[in-house]
Amino acid sequence: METARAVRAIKDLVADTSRVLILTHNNPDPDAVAAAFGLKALVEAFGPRAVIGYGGIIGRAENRAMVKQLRIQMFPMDMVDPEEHDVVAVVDAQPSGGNTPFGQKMRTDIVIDHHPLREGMPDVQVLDVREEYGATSTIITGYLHMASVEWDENLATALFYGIKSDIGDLSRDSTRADHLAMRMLFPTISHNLLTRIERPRIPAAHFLALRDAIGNVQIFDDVLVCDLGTVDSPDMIAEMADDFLRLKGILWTMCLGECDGKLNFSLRALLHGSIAGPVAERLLQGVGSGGGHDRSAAGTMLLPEDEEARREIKAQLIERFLQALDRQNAEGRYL
Ligand SMILES: [Mn+2]
Repeated sequence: METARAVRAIKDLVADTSRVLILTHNNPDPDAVAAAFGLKALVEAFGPRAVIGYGGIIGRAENRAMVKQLRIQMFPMDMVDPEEHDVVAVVDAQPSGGNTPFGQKMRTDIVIDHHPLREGMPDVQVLDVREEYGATSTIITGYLHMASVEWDENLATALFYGIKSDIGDLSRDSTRADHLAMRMLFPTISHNLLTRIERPRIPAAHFLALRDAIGNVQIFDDVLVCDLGTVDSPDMIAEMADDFLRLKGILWTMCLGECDGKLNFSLRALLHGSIAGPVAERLLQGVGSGGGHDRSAAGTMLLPEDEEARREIKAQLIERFLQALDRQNAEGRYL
């Protein structure tokens, strides 16, 4: 959907309502948080009050710093009742993606996203999915600009960081639209706040987890795999997948971990035009949900209670991952 039309459709939809709920994908990343924060500003400029809800947790130290430093109010899903809201929006995700709090069990009115369009998209009033964009925050920045809604320092910094982190060199491709949005936001951002978000203080648990992870790293040619065992937060898995991709000679990383009875994994690829998203989707076809972009993807599935069965599932997943990359014959070695 084109920006002017989307803004008009959102305005028509919310102008005579009083409460709008904005949801992100579970365990929201900076782009999801910023997109929700920006859409809230847009919606509130049209009249109603907007509330941001999220499933899972705000896990990474950077993400927690972002929410705190920029004073972004977000509520865990058990504190939010969709029934009490007139309009429900989903940003940086799709209701049929299997990674939003209520999925398709809930009526959705607005979907704004930059992930590949999923099958089974329900009928929504406003559907703006721009696969080619580096960030959902870019789309939202365009809306705010179009509607002449001014951004303050906190909102500008949030959107700027949302875009920057999604198009960062460990993530995915960017377009001119992303660069243009960042240039528009740049004069208003706070560099001091941005630094506090990007280099947050880190708890000792992170370094302890890193120490344990290093011992479990296995390298197959240019592919690094690391089973982190049980982790406190699924975001730890993404962080390690990012970190290990910096290792010389490595083109792909896969980090896995167990959390709350689920197996989560993150894939990262160094080169443009890789196929991380499709690989993640294929690995979990029929047993869980996976997907993402060309250089960054993730997946999650339920695990059985039985320890032996869990080990077997993880071993199979790693084997199939190596097969997908044609590295199944590579000799594994430790770091
Ligand atoms: Mn995103």
